[in-house]
Formats: sequence, C-alpha cells, structure tokens
Amino acid sequence: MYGVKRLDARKQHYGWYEEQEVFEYVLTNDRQAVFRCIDYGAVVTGIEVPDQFGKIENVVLGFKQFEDYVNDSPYFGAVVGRVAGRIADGAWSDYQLTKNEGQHHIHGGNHTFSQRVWESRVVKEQDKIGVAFSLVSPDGDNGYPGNLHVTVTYFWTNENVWEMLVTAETDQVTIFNPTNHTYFNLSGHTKRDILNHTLQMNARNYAEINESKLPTGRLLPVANTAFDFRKPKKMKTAIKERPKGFDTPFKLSGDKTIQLHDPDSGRTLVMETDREAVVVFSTTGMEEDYLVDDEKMSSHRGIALETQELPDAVNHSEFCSIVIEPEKTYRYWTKYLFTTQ
Ligand code: G6D
Repeated sequence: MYGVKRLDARKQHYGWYEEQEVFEYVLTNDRQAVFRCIDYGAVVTGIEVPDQFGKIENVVLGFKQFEDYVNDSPYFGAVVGRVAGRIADGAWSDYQLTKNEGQHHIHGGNHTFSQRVWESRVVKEQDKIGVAFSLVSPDGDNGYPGNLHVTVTYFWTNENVWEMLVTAETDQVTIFNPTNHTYFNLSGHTKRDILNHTLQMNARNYAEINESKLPTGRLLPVANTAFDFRKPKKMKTAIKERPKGFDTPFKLSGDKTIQLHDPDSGRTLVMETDREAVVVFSTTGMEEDYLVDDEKMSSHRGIALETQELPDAVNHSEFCSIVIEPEKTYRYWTKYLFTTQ
C-alpha cells in the first residue's frame, strides 16, 4: 500500500580485502531505524536509533573507511572467536594456541573470526530482517583442533532490537567462546563521551584479574566495591572509584540483563543474554591515532559490553565449560533493545 514502510535489506559494495569484495548490509526497519554490518569480521558498522526527540543517530563506534577496520581496529563491532579474551600461555590440553598478546593468547589469535570475510545471506522473517554470516574455521586454525562451522545471525526487528544468534558445530572436541565486540556510545555520533551514561547489570560477582588481565579464578562479590553496578551507576562515578577503568569480566545473575542509559539523549540499551558473563571494557586511557567521527579515538569514547562465558575458562573449573563436542549444535544468543526513557 502506498506510504507503508517495509523492513528492508540493502547490500552494497564496501571495499576490498585480499582480492575479495566486501559488502555492507543496511537493514532498515519500519521505524526507519538502521542496522549496518559488513561481511568482513561480521562487523557491526552502525546502529542508528532515535533519541528522546526522535532524532536518529549512530550509537556504536566505527570507522568511515573500510581500510581502517583492516589496519588498526580494536575489534570495533567484530565477532571475536574462536575464544574471546585471554588464555594463559595460549595453552589448552595438548594444544598450543597462537601467542598474540605477549606469552598469552587473545581473541582467537591472528587472521581469524574478526579479520576474515564471512559467507553471508539475507534472512527475512515476519517482523524482522537479518543477515546470516557463516564461516568454517579449519582444523588447526590458530592451534585450535577441529573443523568448526559457525553461523552468526544478526536480526533487526521493528522494535529496534538487534538479536545476535550464534550456532556452531565441530568435528573434534574443541573450545569455543565467541562474543561481539561492539562499543556503544548512546549520545549519537559520539558527540559526548560515555561518562554521563549509567550502567546497570544483574551481576553479584566479578572475576578478579591479574596484571596480565587474566582471571585469577576468584569470583569476588561486587558489594561495596567499584564493581557494584546492581543499581544504575554513572560511569563518571565508577571511574572515580576505579581510575584505571574497567576491563573486567562480570558473572551475570538472575535475568542476566545489562542496561546502559544516556540521560542527555534519553537513549537506553537493554541487553539480555543466555551467556554466563559480560566483559565490560570502558576504553579508559585509550588514546589512539585513528579517527572516530573525525576525532582521534580517546578515553571513554565508548564502552564495549561483551557477552560470553568467563574468560580463561579452560584454566578455572568453576567457570562454565567452553568445551564443545562433535555431533551437537551449540546455540547462544544476546539481544540488544534500543529504546528511550
Ligand atoms: C578486549 O579485554 C580486551 C581489552 O584488554 C582489549 O584492549 C580490547 O579487547 C581491544 O576487550
């Protein structure tokens, strides 16, 4: 009917990577809110949602040019895997994984989930539209055993919900703990930093980490610490309590929700997940040469909220196991609702 807006997916050229053409998908819902992603790294390049006055602006950190994602990206918007976070000495069982952070392994190693071009196709359901990205991580990839088939589907709904669904199958026992590494800034086009945002999480415990940012194995209570976000807390207050900021795994409890709110724009992000934990990375002290919205990347420009199982789980039996086996399909999900208050 004339005038009726419809869920729409547009696929367009984005760049070239090692002679492969890279495409961007632009998903627009009936409210004209937009979700953008590319098949390189299954990177979320933009989420454009209304503020309290209806002004639609981007609320995630990203680059203007594809080359910047390849050259020097701190995993902006990317799917991270096979295993997110650090693994001490890159050692699991009899396997030696790539040591790509000093003597340790981080974010699946080199040239892997976040840096490859994924197969992709548009998927449409009644009230949501999405893109399914698929990748085969071959046996031996960065030292991991087993051929791993992974599909990450991003749906964009008419309710301004980004749904992320991950499925995986392996032909040998291996380990798997993916995340998405989107950095949020609800002010719109990063016109302000995130210090006035409030963060609230259903998390009674956090994982203590050592000087290499590896969990010590101790899950400490958040009560009476800087890590207590059980009630909404301004990031400014949290950073005052802990000036070195947060690069911290929190164990989620109860309904496993996380809320980020920006009182200035009125935008709120409500996340819900079936994963055990969220790593909060506050970008404290990140002063970089690359540009985000035409300005140098700087401290507190965004906040990454990475849902996953607790990091370095292979070395801590009390953390959820990330071992996966053949002949099963593993499924994980996180939903991100963008609304206003
Ligand atoms: C992850 O925990 C890590 C950080 O230490 C790192 O700097 C970032 O990814 C790029 O969140």
